[in-house]
Amino acid sequence: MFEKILIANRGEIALRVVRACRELGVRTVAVYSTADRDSAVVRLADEAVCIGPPESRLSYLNAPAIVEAARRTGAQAVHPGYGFLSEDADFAEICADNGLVFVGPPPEVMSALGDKSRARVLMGAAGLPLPPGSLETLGTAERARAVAEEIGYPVIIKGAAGGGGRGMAVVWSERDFTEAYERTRIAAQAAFGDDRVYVERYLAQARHVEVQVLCDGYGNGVHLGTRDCSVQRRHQKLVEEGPAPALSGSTLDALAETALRGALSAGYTGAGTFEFLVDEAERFHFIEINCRIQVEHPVTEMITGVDLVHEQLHIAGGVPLRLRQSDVRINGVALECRVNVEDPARNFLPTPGRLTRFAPPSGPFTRVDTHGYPGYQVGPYYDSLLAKVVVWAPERDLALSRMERALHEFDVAGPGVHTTIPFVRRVLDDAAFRKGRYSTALVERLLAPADPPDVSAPHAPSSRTS
Ligand code: MV4
Repeated sequence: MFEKILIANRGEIALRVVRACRELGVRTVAVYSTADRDSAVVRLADEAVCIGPPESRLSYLNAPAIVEAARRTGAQAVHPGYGFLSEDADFAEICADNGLVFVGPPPEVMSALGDKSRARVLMGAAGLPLPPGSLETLGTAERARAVAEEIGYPVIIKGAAGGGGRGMAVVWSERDFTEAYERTRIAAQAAFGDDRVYVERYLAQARHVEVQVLCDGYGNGVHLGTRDCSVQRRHQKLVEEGPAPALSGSTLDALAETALRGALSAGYTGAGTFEFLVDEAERFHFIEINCRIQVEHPVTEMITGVDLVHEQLHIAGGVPLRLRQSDVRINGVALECRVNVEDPARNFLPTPGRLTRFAPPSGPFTRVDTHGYPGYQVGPYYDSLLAKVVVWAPERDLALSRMERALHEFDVAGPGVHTTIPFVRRVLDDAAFRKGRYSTALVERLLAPADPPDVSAPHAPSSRTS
C-alpha cells in the first residue's frame, strides 16, 4: 500500500478520501485553492499545499501545479475524486510520466471509454444491449438524417466527447432534425473541441439505473448492485437510491452481470459505473461509463458494506481484489439526498454565503458526507454540493421515513443561503416516488406549474389550445 497520496480535489469528496486514507494508514496531502484556505480538508490532511487562485482552471484543473505538489511532498499516488481531472486521460498520463500512480483506470482505457461513441461500439461488441442507433459517429446532416429515419423518432443526438448530459439534443420529428444536428455539432465543438456526434433512439420515461463495479489489474472483478438515479434536474442528480426499486430480481441480476462483463472486456480497473436506461418492460440499454468514484457511491457502501475508496486504493496499489462475487450481498435499501446551496424557487440558482447555522442530522443508520461547518463560507467558484444525507434501512418504507426524519433535523442557514432540502423533501413525498415507480420525467413533473384552476366554465374561455 502507498505511504502517502495526494488528493486532487476539494469539498466533501476530498474529506471522504482523507478519511479512507487515515483508516488505511496512508498519509495524505491536500491541495487547495486560496478560496479553500479554511476548508476542513486542509485541517484534516497530514499536509496541505496551496496550488493557486480560486478559478478551477488555475487550481484544481492545474495539472503542473498538482504534479509539482506531489513531487515536493513525496506523494506516490493521486486520487482525483470526481469532476475536475478525474476522467482526464491526459492527466492520468502526466501522472504516470512523473512516476505517480493515478487512482483510476489506465489512461488508454479511460480515453476509450470516455469517448461515448467508442464506448458504445466496444460495449456493443461485448454483447451489451444498446439503444437502437448509429454504430459510428456521423458526418453530414444528410447522412445522419437517413440514420435517424431508420431508427425512428424520437431520437437523441449525443456528442461523443460529452458526458453527464452535456451536448445532447432530443429531436421529436424529422422536421427538426437538421437544425438540431448542426446546433449539437457546433455546441460540441465549442464545449469539447470535438464535433463528433452519434444518434440513438430516444427512450422517453426510462429509468436511469447504474451498476457499480470494481476490477483489479489481474482480471478479477465484482459488481456491487444497482442505483436508481432517475431523479435529476438538468443532469444534476438530486436523490439516488439502491438497489433500484420496483425491478425484478432477475432484471437487477442481469444488469449487474452485464455491466461486469462490459468492464472486464474493456480491461477496466478500479471503481467504475455503468449507466443503463431501463424501460417500462424492464428492457435495459447501455448508455455510458463513468470512470471515477461517483458522488452517490455511499448508497452502494451502505447496501454492501464495502468501502469503495479503500478498494480503489488497494487496486491502485496493485493489491489483488480480495472480494469475491459470492462475498457481495445486497442488504436493505439506502437513499441519498443531495443538499446543494441553491434556491429551488429561483431555478436552482446558487446562493453562496456564510453558514451561520450548520447542524447536520445524525442518529441511527444515518451518514452525512459534508465539508460544511458553522461559519463556513460557501463560495461562488465551485459546484454547490454542500452535503449528502444517506440513510439505510432493511426495507424501503423505513428508509423513506428515516430520510424524512434526517432532513427534518438538518439545520442549515445563513444570510441569503438557500438549499435543495425543501425540494428533495417534495420528491420524497411524491406518490410515484414512494411507490418506487418513477422515471427521469419525475422532476419535470414536480417543477411544472401547478394545474391552473378550471377555466373551462362559461365566461372564462380557456386560452389553452390543447
Ligand atoms: C438517453 C436518454 C434517452 N434515450 N439516451 C442523460 C445523461 C447521460 N448520462 C445520458 N442521458 C440520457 N440518455 C437515450 N437513447 C435519456 C437520458 C437521460 C435524460 C434525458 C433528458 C432529461 C433527463 C435525463 C435524465 C437521465 C437520463
